[in-house]
Amino acid sequence: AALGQDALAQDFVEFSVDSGVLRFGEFRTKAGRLSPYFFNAGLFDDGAKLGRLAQFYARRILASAIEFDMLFGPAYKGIPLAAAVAIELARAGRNVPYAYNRKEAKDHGEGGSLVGAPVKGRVLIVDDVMSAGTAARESIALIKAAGATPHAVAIALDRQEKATEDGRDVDHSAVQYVQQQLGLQVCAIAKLADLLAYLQVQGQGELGEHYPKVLAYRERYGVE
Ligand code: OMP
Repeated sequence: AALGQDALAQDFVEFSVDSGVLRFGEFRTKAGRLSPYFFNAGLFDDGAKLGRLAQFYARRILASAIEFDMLFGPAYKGIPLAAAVAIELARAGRNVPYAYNRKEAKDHGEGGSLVGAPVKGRVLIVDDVMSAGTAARESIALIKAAGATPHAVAIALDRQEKATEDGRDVDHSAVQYVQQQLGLQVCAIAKLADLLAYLQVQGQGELGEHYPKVLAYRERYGVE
């Protein structure tokens, strides 16, 4: 890792690129932006990759000052994530309950249906990527409806880009909104800034050529 860089984040970016999870090209995001990179956590698709991913989450969570009583994995992608992270935390000596939701039940009325441990206390939501924050808001509502406290969110990648409200870009990112307006703590294994640092040190290599494109994307949609 380059000097001054977060080593865990740099290792994680490298692992994501090597796994084909982090790709470069032209991608349309959920918010309709044309992005020069895309992070598809669904491609951590074998036991070794999922286990390693969970280790990154567990290290980041334990190194943060975040306090929590249980994990919650929002359907669908959050379900294997929360399960794998729960295993990894237990291995590290921190055994906590975990739960997740069924998506289907949500159409039929309030609350949705929760599976796993009773949802109570301070809940740490485990999710993949936060862009506009839509998914986070849904989880927060579910946890509140269960009578528990949405306390924190752990994600793999913080894209650090402007959230949208009613189709318009706003000045803050979804992560900033969740932290400042909703009062939850957020920890991310890596951020856009880490990805840029990673690409920058690749120099003239195949990966390095994506650096100016990702930089231009940040100029246009990034925060801070
Ligand atoms: P929000 O729910 O709006 O925060 O967007 C998060 C979702 O965006 C993820 O759950 C994915 O469906 C999608 N996404 C990625 O998975 N990776 C990316 O790099 C970018 C996006 C995205 O569409 O913004």
